[in-house]
Amino acid sequence: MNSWDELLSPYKQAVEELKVKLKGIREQYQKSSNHTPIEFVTGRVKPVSSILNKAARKQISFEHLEQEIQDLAGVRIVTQFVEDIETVIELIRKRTDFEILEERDYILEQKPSGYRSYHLIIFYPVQTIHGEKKIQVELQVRTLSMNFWATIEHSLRYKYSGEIPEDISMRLMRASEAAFKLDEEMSIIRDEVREAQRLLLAKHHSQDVQ
Ligand code: 0O2
Ligand code: 0O2
Repeated sequence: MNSWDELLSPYKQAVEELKVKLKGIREQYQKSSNHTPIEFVTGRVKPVSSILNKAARKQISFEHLEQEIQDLAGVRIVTQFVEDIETVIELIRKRTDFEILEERDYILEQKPSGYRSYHLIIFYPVQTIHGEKKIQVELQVRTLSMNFWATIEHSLRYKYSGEIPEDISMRLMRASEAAFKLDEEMSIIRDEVREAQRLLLAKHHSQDVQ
């Protein structure tokens, strides 16, 4: 095993464990036939090339990597609706198997790029052959629409080596607004469908009583 494999091994384990745990939550909701706040979960350990890029960009030495790069392990939780994000955050806050170090709300305050997502940095204990090791993991919580935007913007950024031309940036910003409006519209549609169902049920109920 080389030193990168050794360094990243607990991060890999944390990502796998958290994916199982979060998918477990989704399954519990599905079994109880309630709307699940989690649509899907993905995770990754940061590739070594990205770690080196970030370390160079932020002037971080090898000894400080684990402390300074908080997303060596990253887990993404994608929801259908904006309201589901709050439910997921509450579920995360109630857990006792890790502690939350930091929360960053890029939904209330989007990044200059237009990026929207809710980030939590957690301190997660991994059991290793040398004992327990607590590591930082970045949890990103976002809607399908925010994920759609971020995924495409990320790949464009990669194509332009991080230097997106001004006019493209502006259009991406507008696309981000459109993605947010789509989220709002979907929530309104859901509320209206729920209200219609409630009225229909109430009507059936009053007919049964008569
Ligand atoms: P299901 O039941 O299909 O949701 P893994 O270790 O294979 O479980 P991994 O390695 O993280 O998970 O795989 P990946 O490719 O990153 O994707 C994780 C899960 O997210 C997969 O489901 C994908 O189907 C799902 N996924 C990715 N993108 C989308 C998307 O845009 N919409 C939806 N609905 N799902 C998506 P699973 O875990 O195999 O299970
Ligand atoms: P990856 O693995 O390529 O996604 P910073 O130095 O500001 O970039 P910082 O301070 O470590 O990053 O944390 P931040 O900004 O809270 O979160 C970093 C991660 O959030 C990024 O990881 C992205 O996954 C996501 N992110 C942040 N801003 C944007 C954005 O403008 N567009 C997109 N698509 N994603 C964003 P990395 O390091 O880029 O790695």
